[in-house]
Amino acid sequence: MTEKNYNAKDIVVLEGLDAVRLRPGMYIGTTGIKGMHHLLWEIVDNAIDEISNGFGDTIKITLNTDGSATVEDNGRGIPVDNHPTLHKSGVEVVYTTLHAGGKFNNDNYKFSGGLHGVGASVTNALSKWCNVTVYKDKKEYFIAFHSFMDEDGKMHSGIPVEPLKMVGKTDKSGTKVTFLPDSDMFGNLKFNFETICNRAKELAFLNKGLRIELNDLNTERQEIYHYEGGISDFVEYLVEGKNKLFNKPVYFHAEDKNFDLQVSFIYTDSYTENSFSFVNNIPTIEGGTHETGFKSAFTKVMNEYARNNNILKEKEQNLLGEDFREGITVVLNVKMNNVQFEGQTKTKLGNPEAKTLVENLTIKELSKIFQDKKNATTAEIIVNKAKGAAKVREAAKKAKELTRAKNSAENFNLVGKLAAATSKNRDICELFIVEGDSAGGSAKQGRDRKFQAILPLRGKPLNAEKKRIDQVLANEEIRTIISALNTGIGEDFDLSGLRYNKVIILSDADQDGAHIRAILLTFFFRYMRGLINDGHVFIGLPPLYKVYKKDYVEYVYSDAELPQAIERAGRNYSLQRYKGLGEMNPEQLWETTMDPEKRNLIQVTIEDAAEAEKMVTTLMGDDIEARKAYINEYANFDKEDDFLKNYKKI
Ligand code: 28F
Repeated sequence: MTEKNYNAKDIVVLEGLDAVRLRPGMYIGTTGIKGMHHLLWEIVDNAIDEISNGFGDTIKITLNTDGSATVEDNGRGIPVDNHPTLHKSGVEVVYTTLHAGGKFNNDNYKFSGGLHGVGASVTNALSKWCNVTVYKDKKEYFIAFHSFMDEDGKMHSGIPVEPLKMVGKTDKSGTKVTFLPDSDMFGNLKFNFETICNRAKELAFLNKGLRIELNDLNTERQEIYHYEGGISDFVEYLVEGKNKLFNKPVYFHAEDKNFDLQVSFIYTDSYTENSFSFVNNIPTIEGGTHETGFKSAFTKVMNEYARNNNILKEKEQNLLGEDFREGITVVLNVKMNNVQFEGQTKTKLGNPEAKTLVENLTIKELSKIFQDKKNATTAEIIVNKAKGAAKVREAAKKAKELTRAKNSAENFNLVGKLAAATSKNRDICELFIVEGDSAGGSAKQGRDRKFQAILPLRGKPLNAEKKRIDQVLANEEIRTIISALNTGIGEDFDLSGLRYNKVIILSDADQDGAHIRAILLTFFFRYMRGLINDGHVFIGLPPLYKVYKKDYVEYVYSDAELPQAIERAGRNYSLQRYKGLGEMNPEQLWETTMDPEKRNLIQVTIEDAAEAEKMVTTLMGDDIEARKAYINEYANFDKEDDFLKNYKKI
């Protein structure tokens, strides 16, 4: 890394701070907990930028008892010299000017992260106060900012209390920032230590050698993340508890001008593909050009290997990309400039040059790896796994063709089971997937048929985690769901065909119901992930009890709420416990679980795809010991609560 001397004049000034409080959504997405955490990540991003450019190695994050958070790094310290035209210190410019930072001026940092790239000034603007200490050239500097309302009721955000001043001597070097999110913006929200740990762990995996120390002074909890193996350690973490097909992940690192690529992958005996890609430390959940480039290169190199080593005979056809990706767990880590994000959730990389670069670099590096005789066994394991996948694919295709004629009759059957909605407007239509025929019957009678469709499920749909795609497709319950939703699955998934805005899983509040729900969620997660990503999947919560008396009725949805409900009902109350949805008559089911005005729904979201992936594997996989350990870790939760805990409640 060549050191380039920074001057305060290098900061490009674009616009003032005022806009942030008026339209917080434009800068941090929401003023909910996610937006509040965003304030923290803006600061952490700056620290990571400094460290990944070669200065310093440690970030400390502390949640303080007054609700503020502190972030400290041991880099060079933000510049303290005065900006030539703005006549204030570099620190003040960074913290009071929107878009200040290297992101619009690529001379200082090779790459720069940042979710929205708006910088620390947004954190300052949305904080009650923000204190910055810089340790640099043996001196300690300090500046405080605050937000307040003047006598005329006008807001002033992120105003320096006084200019940056030297406050003492030090041997340290780096930057320390403490800020208190303004309760006028965020209400009484508190930082969530677990959420912060999850993202910090991901950042530590993605930035080899980076050390992140987290402390929660409210609970005395501490976590330290530091991975010398970087994304290879990430891959090992992701396949924990699965059966690996070879011992160490394959890893390579390649660079081009202003482009940096790291890839690590391993295979397990599972039948699914697990790809995780990142651009400038941001998860690209919807994939994009970098993933496309990698997949194409991977297929090419492996087919070539199979040919050259006579594992694929002359008369045999090339294997497909999907064959090679069966059972793979891969992490793709790209650093580049001028990223363009696209897609439904702006998590898809759009830059066309990323495809070519990743493709060329991967072909070069992977060929090198597999030309090395040391890696011959690994290559053979991969090719043989792919051959197995291809065989099944061919067999499934034949089976499909054979049953095609039969299918039209079967489709007729499906229509019989599905009670459709009369409206064809997908924006208002809802599909209830209901456990059991008797509950299904009540739901059909109780629903508002204008916009609510009912699909009763008989028996348990099969566990998608343990089956190959052809078996999943052969399952009648699953086929019913696929044809009702009309989106296709897997590679063919297309949201535009979707017939329902909400897909609501309605199962009993017992272990069996929890299992059915877990199976359905696993299926959606594996084969229709876009449905979850786009916010269409919900879990309906039926009541557990009815507390009633003459003309008083109250439905209770959790054990914890029962005592208060009984108190509200007063003496001589009656109590009914619902063992299953089937015990409710149509009116009750409508009133408690289906009426949009009164029902409780949980929206299923994937906040963290890697964690969700691990959870699904553990809960649905073969490793009974791992499952027990996972459940025991949350000793106060039964399996059902444990599962729900990982999803965001709305
Ligand atoms: C706790 C949060 O914000 N750390 C930071 C630096 C170091 C420099 C810098 C930051 C360069 C291009 C603006 C120092 N010396 N931690 C942090 N450490 N910013 S933020 O420069 C300012 C940016 O535009 C730095 C020489 N060059 C850069």
